[in-house]
Amino acid sequence: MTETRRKRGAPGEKGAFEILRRRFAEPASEEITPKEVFMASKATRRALLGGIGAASVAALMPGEAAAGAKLGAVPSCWSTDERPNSFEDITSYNNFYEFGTGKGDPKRHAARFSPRPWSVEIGGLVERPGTLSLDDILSGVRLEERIYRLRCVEAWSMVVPWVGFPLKTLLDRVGVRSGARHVAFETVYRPEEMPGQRRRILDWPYREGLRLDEAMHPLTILAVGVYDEPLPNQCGAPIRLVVPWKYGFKSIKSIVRITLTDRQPPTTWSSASPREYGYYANVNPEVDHPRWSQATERRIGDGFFARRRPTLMFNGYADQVADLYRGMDLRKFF
Ligand SMILES: Nc1nc2c(c(=O)[nH]1)N[C@H]1C(S)=C(S)[C@@H](COP(=O)(O)O)O[C@H]1N2
Ligand SMILES: [Mo]
Repeated sequence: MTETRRKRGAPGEKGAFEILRRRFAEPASEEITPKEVFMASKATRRALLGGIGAASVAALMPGEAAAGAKLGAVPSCWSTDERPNSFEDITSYNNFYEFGTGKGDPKRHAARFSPRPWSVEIGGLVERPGTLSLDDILSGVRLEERIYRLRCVEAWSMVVPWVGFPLKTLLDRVGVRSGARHVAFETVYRPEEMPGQRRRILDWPYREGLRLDEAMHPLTILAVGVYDEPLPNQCGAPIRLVVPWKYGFKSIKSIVRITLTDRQPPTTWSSASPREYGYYANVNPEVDHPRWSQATERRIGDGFFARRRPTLMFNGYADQVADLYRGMDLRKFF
């Protein structure tokens, strides 16, 4: 689409599901015991039976296997036609405090994080609570490319070509019970692998939440990839939320728990500093942060001397989401 997009592999050449499974479902090669090799997936077993040596079996393992593999996500009518940021920008300028507070810390420290195997516990007010592996979550799911603007509360922005599927798909599958009003999310807690969690920067684990109608909105997705590749660790591997009309901190990374509740759940940033970070956190150029204006933003990649861009109501998604907040005072529910 634009020169910043990376070349796609032939879609379906290797199923997206298979690629993600290899990257996130199997244990890392160094964790493999003989029993696990015996119990290994079809692909690995095929490699073993095919007489491939240990070194190449390791090369088939997640991470290595996934590098450069294309998911073949299908385009979506919800995508912006704005030019996406480069893969380099998207994977080297991050907020992921579990790995440190500097923008380069996540890339630097996330290499030691192992997002496999992975499962998500879904509970609370649902018909079928339980623990779903990433395989379970992705089975039967159609992966879409969603090119969205991302606006951080710190007044910088990017455009990211996510790969994901509507959160609604998953919630419908587990069955939302009638009393549910909100959805709470939790990030993995693994201080051994996440150096930021060894310091009390935030009240770990990172928590977020959405009102149920926000969670069911077609723009709200669970992302498993970026630029048609499985999510790099620093972007929230293996599965993270993306809510494009809200400040970036709502889009919680590396999710291990989803709980349907009858009341607004406590969230990390709104608990840490309620005056600065609300539960709603809708992008709004008219409601300033107590310490800075939210009227404009710096687009990453624009260059240091470029003009700041005006921030748009609901990050430019007002036509799609303004109805959710009809009659609400957006200064009070910020
Ligand atoms: N678990 C967790 N999720 C998180 C964060 C974090 O520190 N920890 N940072 C948030 C913030 S402030 C932003 S702007 C986005 C950044 O996403 P990106 O690094 O993929 O651009 O992730 C959000 N999700
Ligand atoms: Mo952010």
